[in-house]
This record gives sequence, structure tokens and C-alpha cells, in this order.
Amino acid sequence: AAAEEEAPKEPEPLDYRKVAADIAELLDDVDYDDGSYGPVFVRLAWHASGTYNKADGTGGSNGATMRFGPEAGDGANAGLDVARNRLEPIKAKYPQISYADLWTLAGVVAIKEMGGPSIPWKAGRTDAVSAESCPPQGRLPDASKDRKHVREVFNRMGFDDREIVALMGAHVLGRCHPDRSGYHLPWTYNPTTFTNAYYTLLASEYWKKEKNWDGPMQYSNRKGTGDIMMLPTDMEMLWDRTFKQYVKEFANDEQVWFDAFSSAFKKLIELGVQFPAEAPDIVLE
Ligand code: DDH
Repeated sequence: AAAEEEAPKEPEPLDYRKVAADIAELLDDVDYDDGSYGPVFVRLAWHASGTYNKADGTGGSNGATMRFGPEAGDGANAGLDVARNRLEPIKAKYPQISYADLWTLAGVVAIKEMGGPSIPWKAGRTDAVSAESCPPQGRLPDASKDRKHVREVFNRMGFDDREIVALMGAHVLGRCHPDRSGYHLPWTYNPTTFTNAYYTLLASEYWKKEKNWDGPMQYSNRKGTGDIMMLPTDMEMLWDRTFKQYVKEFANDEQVWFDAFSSAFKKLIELGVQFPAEAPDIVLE
């Protein structure tokens, strides 16, 4: 018995369900945007992951390299400091969790809390120690560009056309901020609820270049002076024949989209990550 007592203790495994519950508590805030940090958490998880290059394995969520200047300062990541700072108390309470795991888990928690699918998530990402691990700037999509650019960016990560359209439906959430991207307005009327409204609105509204707007060119409903928007890259989902077929599929059946989104988002946040063999998928209830 004495020998047993002296044996070195295994560190307590982290209870990620508890971490997830604490993240959920941080979502609502009446003073922020549309009342929730959910959308910006999802965008943080996506931008942390969306730098991946399958050709050389660089980029991706592993490393949490957005903590460092070269990636934090990429114009595409403007405003994501808001999400990273909001999550700091979680890191302080559970120092064992890597930032890379924390940011991806926050995205998964946000999607679920806003009414979306429960995306299986697993732990095992590690944090890089210096800015040298940052991917080059410019790997994230540019909203002013066309379908060729969108395909180049997502094919570089390893996604096909259906996955591209499935992922884009995350724009049901949140809004554009003039001081972050230069664009303005939300995509949908319920930007903190995860539904397939991005597709139904894209397919049914009358979209026109927005008038009387001195920011970057964007589309607006109601003959160009509406209250919701689409980016040029969003319009490509409608204008490209193959993309459009999936827009219709997801507009017609929300469950089909939830399933497609769930697998594509799981794939996104796991790109390039070597998980420990025993890492279980955690499905939040
Ligand atoms: Fe996005 N996105 N996104 N996006 N995105 C913006 C906001 C949000 C593009 C551009 C923008 C995805 C794909 C693309 C979310 C999730 C996802 C904004 C506005 C721009 C611009 C930022 C701001 O001003 O605050 C472009 C271009 C693409 C593309 O792929 C062609 C994907 C794949 C996702 C995802 O999550 C899977 C979310 C959520 C937001 C709302 C953020 C917020 O603060 O609200």
C-alpha cells in the first residue's frame, strides 16, 4: 500500500464537457453585437483552421499560431482578438487546455448553443511556441473575388464543391463589421440562430449591388437598399451551376445541411492535426 501511495500521480484528465459548459456561459452578452459572441467564436475556429495547406501540411488549427503577430495581423483576422480575449478566462481556469483546442471547441460549443448540430470534437492539438510556425498571410478567402479563388482556397485544404457550399452556410450567423472587414450588415434576420436561412434567402431574395454604400462592393436584398447582405463570394454560390445545385439541396432540407455541415466543419478543425491514438470524439449534449 505504501508503494502505491508513492507512485507518481497521473495528471487529472481535463473534463472537456465542463470546459464546454463554461464556454457556453460566455456566449450571451446583450451589449455585444446581436447579443452573442457565438458567431465570432465560430469565425475564430474557422480562421484558425482555414490556413491549412494539404500539399505541405502547414497551417491549420494545430499550433494556435494566431496568437502571434504575423497571423494576428493578417487583415482577414481583424476583430478576432475580440473572440480570443473573451476566451482568456477559460484558459486561466483550465491552463491544461491548449489554445488550439480551446478555439476549436469554442466554435463547436457556439454552433450547438445557437441551435445547430452537435459536432463531434476531440482534444489533442498543441500550441506552437513561436511566430515561426505561422502560415504566410493571404491563405484565407478574399470576399471580393470569384469562384476560381474560392475553389483554389478550399481545394488547397482538401474540400470539394459540396463541402464548400456546406461550410458557407455558416454565414447564417453573425454580421459584417465596417471596422473589421469593411463590409456591413448580417446575412440573415436571425444571426444568432443556426438554421439553413443562408440558403433559403440566397435562393429566394432579389439580390442587387448595394447602392449608397461607400464600402467595398457587396450585394443587398430589396433592389439594392435592403437590410441583409451577400458578399461577392456568397453570390458565386448562386452563379456557379454546381455550387447552386448544393444551395438548393441545403435550402430544401435543413437536416441534410446539418449533416453535411457537421462533417465538413469537423474535417476543417482537424486538418493537419495528429491526434493521440486514444483521443475519443466528444459529442456535447
Ligand atoms: Fe465568413 N466572413 N467568409 N465564413 N464568417 C465574415 C464573417 C463570418 C468570408 C468572408 C467573411 C466562411 C467563409 C467565408 C463566418 C464563418 C465562415 C466576414 C465579416 C467576412 C468578410 C467579418 C467582419 O466584418 O466581422 C469569405 C470570403 C468566405 C469564403 O470562404 C469565400 C466559412 C467557411 C465559415 C465557417 O465558419 C465554416 C462567421 C460565423 C462570420 C460572422 C462573424 C461575426 O463576428 O459575426
